[in-house]
Parts: sequence; structure tokens; C-alpha cells
Amino acid sequence: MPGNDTIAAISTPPGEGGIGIVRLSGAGALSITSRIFFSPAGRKKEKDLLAVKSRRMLYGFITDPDTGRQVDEVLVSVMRAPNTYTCQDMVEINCHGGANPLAQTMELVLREGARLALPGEFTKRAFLGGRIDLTQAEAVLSVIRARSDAASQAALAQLKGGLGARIKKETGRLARICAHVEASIDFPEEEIEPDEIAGITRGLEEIVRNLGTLSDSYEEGKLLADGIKTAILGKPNVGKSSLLNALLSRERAIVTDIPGTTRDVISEYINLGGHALRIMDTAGIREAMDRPEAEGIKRSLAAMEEADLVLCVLDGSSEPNKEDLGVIQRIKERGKKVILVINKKDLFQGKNNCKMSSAVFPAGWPEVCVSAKTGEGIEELKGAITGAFKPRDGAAEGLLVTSLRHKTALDQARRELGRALEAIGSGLPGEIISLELSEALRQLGSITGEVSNDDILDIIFSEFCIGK
Ligand SMILES: Nc1nc2c(ncn2[C@@H]2O[C@H](COP(=O)(O)OP(=O)(O)OP(=O)(O)O)[C@@H](O)[C@H]2O)c(=O)[nH]1
Ligand SMILES: [Mg+2]
Repeated sequence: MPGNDTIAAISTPPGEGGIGIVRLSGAGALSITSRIFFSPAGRKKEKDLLAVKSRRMLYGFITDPDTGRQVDEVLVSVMRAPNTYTCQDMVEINCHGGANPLAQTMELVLREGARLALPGEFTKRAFLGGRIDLTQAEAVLSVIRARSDAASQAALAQLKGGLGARIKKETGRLARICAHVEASIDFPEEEIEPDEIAGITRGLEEIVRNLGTLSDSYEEGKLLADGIKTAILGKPNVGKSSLLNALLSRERAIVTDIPGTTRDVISEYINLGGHALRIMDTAGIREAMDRPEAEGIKRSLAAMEEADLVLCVLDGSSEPNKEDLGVIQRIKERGKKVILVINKKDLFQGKNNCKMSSAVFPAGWPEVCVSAKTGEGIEELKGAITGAFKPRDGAAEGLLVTSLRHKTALDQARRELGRALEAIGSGLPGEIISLELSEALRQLGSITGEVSNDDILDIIFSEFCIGK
């Protein structure tokens, strides 16, 4: 059960805002607030607050009861257990959104008996109170961090319990099979018939397939959650920084006609067709002229390593040289997903006059001609980028696994089930099969939190902000 001491935190981000919220949860949430809640004229509103119906707001002043000094004009909302975010009594004090009113209100709340909440502690209480499973608790963070419509949608589906329900469905099936196998161990006279063995095998194979579909969705889910990491690569002066600026529609990176202008990786987010793209402009790759340039090129290559997509930029107004071929070769060796961007289209008329011959391009690399200067072809390039990451048809029925923790547990469960299937195939005794099945159940239970331990919970909730 969650602790029932009363926790409090400033739940809104630091800085100035229209309102700022101090949030309390626990058995003392109402009584603590009632002691510092007064009317504008300085009358105690303790009774009003203690008697107010759930989900109502009251107007008043937060006031130091010892000195009568008013701290802020507020609206206080009251939510009574158990139908609240944390399943406990909750109070939210809507202050003015400035550092001082919030800090002073917080100070009074702590003085009256609340303690400062740990990161994610409100959500942890919702989980421990049984209102949400662990996948839903983790989804709260994903909703907060979503950088695109698609990421929000995936996070909301998980928040509503979609992933948890899918896992629980497979867990239920597996638990029934496990019980059946265990019955045959406890009551040897109830030996499993050969056609029942075939049924168990089919059932387990189906579970393995379903878990596999979920696990395979991770690649897509991760791209959604983290954004598609896109590195712009090429030799110096081909227009990489100009391309970044054209994609962002603002002059973010320095552009000059001197080769070797960009020294450091410049990373920005853009939204493309509902997807977030983390786009990295890099230093041009060539034999470095000095140490800073050499360091820059090292970073360009590191950006390529971590990229999900490489935009390989060439200058279509000049012949390819060995520097271009060097860049192409490096990208090819790493087997990266790539789009060839032939830039400076304004300097060549149509493909015929393009000096870049397709002969130097590796087979299968899609090409887009653009002018970073005039903006021509930029929309086509955006289409090519989103086209490269279209979701697979029918993948996990719209559900995406976005957490490595979930994928790891799914894969572990699949391995255990694989071993159980082998054991069945080799006619090994029920005890061994049951052991593998139990371990698979434990792995699935760790995803939803039916099986958990304090260490795992601490790791998960420590990523949250204080006040959520
Ligand atoms: N005509 C024309 N010039 C361009 C285009 N794109 C870039 N340029 C010019 O090419 C030169 C180099 O552009 P940058 O964007 O700095 O090139 P870069 O690849 O980032 O160069 P480094 O940072 O040195 O590696 C500048 O003079 C740009 O104005 C284009 O589409 N058309
Ligand atoms: Mg540059």
C-alpha cells in the first residue's frame, strides 16, 4: 500500500506563468491546507474547506496563521479519495505563477506537516494504490515528453491501458497453460494426453508470436518517442548548414562560402507529418586542415553512428570528387538508411545539367534534388523522409512498445517460452516445463508491475519530475 503521509510539491515548472500549482496528496492534505486558508478579510476558512464537496474549488488567501501575513490570492481545488490521481485525498492550490508566492505557499504547507514529494511520487502512489499499472505510470512520462502528435498518440494509448491490457491477455492465457501443466505434476494420474500436448504447444506458439509482434514494434516506437535522428553529412561547402536552415525555416546555422565553416554538431527538432525529427548539421568531411576541424569531423562521424537516417548532401553544380566518394563510402559501410540530397538545383537546369552522375551513387539510394537557397524541392525531401519511416501495416494493432524495459522483458519471456517448447518437444518432465513457464510469467508481470521490486520502482519513478 502507498504511504499515507502527506506529500507536497510545486507541480508547475519554474519560471513565470499565469498560475503555479502546489499539490498535496495524503490523509492530511485537507487539514494542512485548511490551517493556512483564509478569506480576503483574514477570516479562517477552515470549516468551509473541510466541508467542501469533492472536485470543487474555493477562493481565498494563503495566509501565515501565526502572523496573519497574506502570502497569495488563490483558488484551492479539493479532490477526495479514492477517485483522485493518487487514490488519496488531494488538494491543488492554484497560486499566481511566480517563484515567490509558490515558494512561500510551499514553505507553509511543509511547516504544517506535509513533506516534500520525491520525483514521480504522486504517480507512484497511483500505481501502488492500484489505479494504474506500471505501463500506464510510465506512459505519464511519455505523454509529458512527447515531441510530436504521433508520440502523443502512442503515449496516450499506453496511458489508457492499451499495452497493459495486451500483456495481461497473454499473461492470462499463459497462466492457464501453466496451471494445466502443474496439475499434471501434482496429480500424475491426470497425465496430459498427446492431443492436449499439441494444444499446449499451439497455445504457447501463439503467445510467442504475439509477444514477438509487440517486441518488433519497439524500433518504430523508439523512433516515435525519441524522434528520428537524422544526420546531414557531406564534404565541406555542399550546403549542409543551408539545408538545416531550409528544413527549419530559420537561419539557425552559420552559412559562408568558406569550406569548413561548421565545426560542431548543431542539433534541432522539427515536426514532420506528425513525427519528430532530431536533425543534426555536421562539419564537412575531408582531410582536416587543423585540430578544431579534425575534432569537428570526428563528431560528424559520431553523429552518423547514432543516426537513424543520413541525408548525404552533394553539390549538383560540380563534378563529384574523391571527397564526395569518401563520404558515400563511409555511409555505405555503416549500412545506414540514407537519402541522397543533390543540392544547388538553382545552379543546374534539370537533371541533364546536373554534374553528379548517378553512376557514383550506390544502388537503391533514393535521390532528391533541392535548392537549399531557394527552397525548391524541400517539400519533396520532407515527403521522402517521412516516407522512409511509414509504419508497417497491422504492426501490433496500433500499439507500440516505446520502452526498452518492456522490450527486454518481452524478449526474455519469449526465450523462456522457446525453452519450454523445446522441453515439451523432447518429452522432458512437467517440472522443467513449468519452471520455464513460471519465469515467462514473471517477466510479463514485471512489465505491468504485477511483479515488481523497490529497486525497479525507484529507477522508473526517479526519472519523473517532482510534483508528478
Ligand atoms: N546557389 C546555391 N548556393 C548554395 C545552396 N546551398 C548552399 N549554397 C551556398 O554554398 C555555400 C556553402 O553553404 P553551407 O551551407 O555553409 O555549406 P556546408 O556544407 O554547411 O559547409 P561546411 O559547414 O563548410 O561543411 C554558401 O555560400 C551557400 O550560400 C544552393 O542551394 N544554391
Ligand atoms: Mg556547415
